[in-house]
This record gives sequence, C-alpha cells and structure tokens, in this order.
Amino acid sequence: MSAATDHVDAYWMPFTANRDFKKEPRIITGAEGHFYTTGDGTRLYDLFAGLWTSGLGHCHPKIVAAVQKQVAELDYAIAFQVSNNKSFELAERVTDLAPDGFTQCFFTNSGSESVDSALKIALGYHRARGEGNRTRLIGRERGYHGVNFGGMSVGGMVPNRKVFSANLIPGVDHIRATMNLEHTAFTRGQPEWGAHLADDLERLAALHDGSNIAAVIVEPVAGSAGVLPPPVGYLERLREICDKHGILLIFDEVITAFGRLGTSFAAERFGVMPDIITTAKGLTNGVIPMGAVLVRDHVYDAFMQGPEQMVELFHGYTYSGHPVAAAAGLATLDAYEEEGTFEQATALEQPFEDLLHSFADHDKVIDVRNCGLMGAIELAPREGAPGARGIEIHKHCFWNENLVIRNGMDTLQISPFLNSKLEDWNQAFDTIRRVIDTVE
Ligand code: PXG
Ligand code: PLP
Repeated sequence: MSAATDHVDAYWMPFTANRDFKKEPRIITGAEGHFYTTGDGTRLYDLFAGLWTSGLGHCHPKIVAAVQKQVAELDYAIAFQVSNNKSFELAERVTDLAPDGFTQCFFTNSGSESVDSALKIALGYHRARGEGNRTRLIGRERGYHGVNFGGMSVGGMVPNRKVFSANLIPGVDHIRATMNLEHTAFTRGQPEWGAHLADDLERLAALHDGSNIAAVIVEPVAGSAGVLPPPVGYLERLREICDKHGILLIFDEVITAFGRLGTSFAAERFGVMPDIITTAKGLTNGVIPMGAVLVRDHVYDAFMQGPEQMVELFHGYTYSGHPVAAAAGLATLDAYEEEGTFEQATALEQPFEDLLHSFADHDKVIDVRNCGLMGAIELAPREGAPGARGIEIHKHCFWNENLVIRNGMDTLQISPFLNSKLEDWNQAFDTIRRVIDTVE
C-alpha cells in the first residue's frame, strides 16, 4: 500500500463507492488553472470544472489573495442581529448582477441550503399575505435540488429518495421530466418538442386546486439528471400557469448561474423571470462554500410587516454571509467582470456543441445534449448492467488518461471551464472517444 492508502479509512466520502475507491485511492493534492495534481505530481485535466463550481479555473490568484487577506482581517463575525461588511457588499453586488426586481439576497453555505431556504421563504411569503393554505410544493421528475429534506422531497432523483421515502416532507407533487429520446434525441440546444409538458402543472392545479400550491421549483436546465435543456416555450408556459394560480416560481440556478449559460443567470438567457433564484457553486468559484437565495422585492416586502423590532424570518445559518466566503465571492465577481468570463463562455458555446455532437454517429451513443457550457453524452446501457459502461468510462478516463469527467449512470457529463482552451478540449474529447471505443 502506498502512503496515501494508509489514511483513507476514516473519511466517509459523499456520493462515492467508498470501498471501491479505497481499494486503490488516487488523491488530489493540488490544483492550478485547468489541472489537478496528485501526490506524485501527475497532472489531470479537469473537464468538470470542480463539480460545476470552478468556471474560472482552480486557485485563481485574485480569489486566493482576497481570501488570504480577509481571513487575517476579519475571520468571522456573529451572523444574527449583527453581521460583517463583506456580506453587505456581496449582497449588493449579486443583486446588481441579477435581473431587475431581484433586490434581496439571503446567504447560505451550499446549494442544498439555498433550496431549503427558498422553499421556506415561499411558505412564509404566502402565510404573511394571509394565504397560509398555500403549502403544497411542486418539483419535477429527474430534478436535483440537493440532499436536505426539502430539496430531496421536491427532487426527482430516485436513488436519492429511495431509502428516505417514508420521511419525505408531505404535500409535495412532481410534474413530468422534459426529456423523451423518441422526440428529442441529438437535439442541439433546446428541443422544439415538449413545451406541452408544462401543462402538467395545470393538471396538478386542477387536482389540488391552484389556491393550495405555494411554489414550483425547477432547474432551468436540469444538471445532475444529465443536462436536460428546457423545450422551447416550456419555461414561459410554466411562468404563465404560475401567474394564473398565484404560485411562486423558483429557478434552481445552483449550476446555471454565473456564466455557465453565458449569462449571469439562466433567467436572463431564457427571458423568463422566476420569483426566487437559488445559487451556490459559481458564486465563489467553489473556493469557499457559499450559496445565495435571490428574492424579488414583492416576496421580501410581504415579510416586512409587524413590529419593526421583531425578526421577520426565523431562519438562518451560523455561517450565512461568512466574511471569508463573501470575500471570495467579491473577488470571483470581479474576475468574471474583468476577464469577460461570461463573454468567453458564450464564444465557446458553438465549438463545445460541435465537439459534443461529433459523438452523435458513435454506435454506443444514444443521445447528445447541450446548453451553454453544459454537455452530456448518453451511452446505450450494456445488456443487463445499466450504469456499468458509464462508471467504467469515468474510471478509465481518471486512472489511465488523467482526465476528470463525471458520469450519472450511462450518461457522461461535461462541465468545462468558462475560459477553456480549445486545444485542451480537442485533446480531452479525443481521449473520451478513445475510451468509449475501448470500454466494452
Ligand atoms: N440544486 C442544483 C440544481 C444542483 O445542481 C444542488 C442544488 C445542491 O448543491 P450542494 O452545494 O448542496 O451540493 C445542486 C448540486 C452532478 C452533481 O453530478 C451536481 C450537484 C451535486 C452533486 C453532483 O451533476 N449539484
Ligand atoms: N445544532 C446545534 C446544537 C447548534 O447550536 C446549531 C447552531 O447554533 C446548529 C445545529 C446549526 O448549525 P448551523 O447554523 O451551522 O447550520
């Protein structure tokens, strides 16, 4: 056993086959720009940009410096009833970047916390307006909204729900997923087919009466489920139905915010305004854990009544608006602006789409999907062993080719850096093709 493998037992790794990994662990000890390094100095190209987190690349000097400075200046300040200067600054910067009307920013430490916070804000909003009967929450099949009880319950990833089935929060329903290979396979960008699937919300409004529904939460482009872009007209239709019934629309932009679709927010790209937006990941380029819930003024205003000395929302985290995370966030937003990162991402969209769709003719590939810099290659499952091909390709890339991608079952997911170099992509996609050829 190598030195590294002596010390892997105590860490229960998240969303990981622990025993399998620990048989022969390969541990990342450093990173710079677009590459990771392992203990022996080997470099790995990161085609997942962290975990959809690190669009600017790893160890960005500006963010590193901001974090180093902040931690020596103010490490932490009590978050309730008092706060720190950086949290106010960052809230202003994020709301300035957000679509018009998003005037409020509530800080969390992750996407999961952003989602649960948003659901609670939605319930509190209706109650504050005298509509406490609006308690039902609607998610979507194949949605991913993190792993806390609220997000898991509105989520639609079966393996994440299975063990906890009896304890999912009550009063939740799901509309159907938007993907159907028969109609949408190999579509570039948004499929023309599927806007009618938004009418599922009308069906649930008819079943429960719309006046009982608090909110609908969807990812504008589903990420973890394997990159499912919204059908043309679908998000518009959801917005219309929400308006008709007084339902709040929540966009979970944990992946799509901060440039992954070439815009600050997916709401901007698709021209559909939700009432609440959840974010995390790209807010700090993944450097310090942090999330933010962006709220439109009419939602916030509903809470701002009653005696002024009273707490308006009984919710918050010890680390909400943490000064070091906020400093990382400020440096990240500066870098996006100074380096024209979102414009870079937009310019890379076409070459990315072309590279992905060059797999369309491969006999093991049954679909290719893309939107902005989110990409997926879906493989035919191996007879009798669904998921095996995907995991083997992931492992082969990681172990033998020093290339990091992700797989969800037999779907390969690709989340490149927003400032990727084309020559790196050419090499990485050649590798993926070779590995797909090699693996049974
Ligand atoms: N909502 C969305 C839309 C996400 O993508 C979360 C919430 C939860 O965020 P935290 O920070 O609590 O993990 C996410 C996270 C994948 C993958 O394989 C994606 C995520 C997490 C794990 C795996 O694509 N996204
Ligand atoms: N559990 C206990 C005993 C606590 O005192 C606290 C916070 O004070 C929490 C959980 C919640 O922790 P956090 O605010 O970091 O989410």
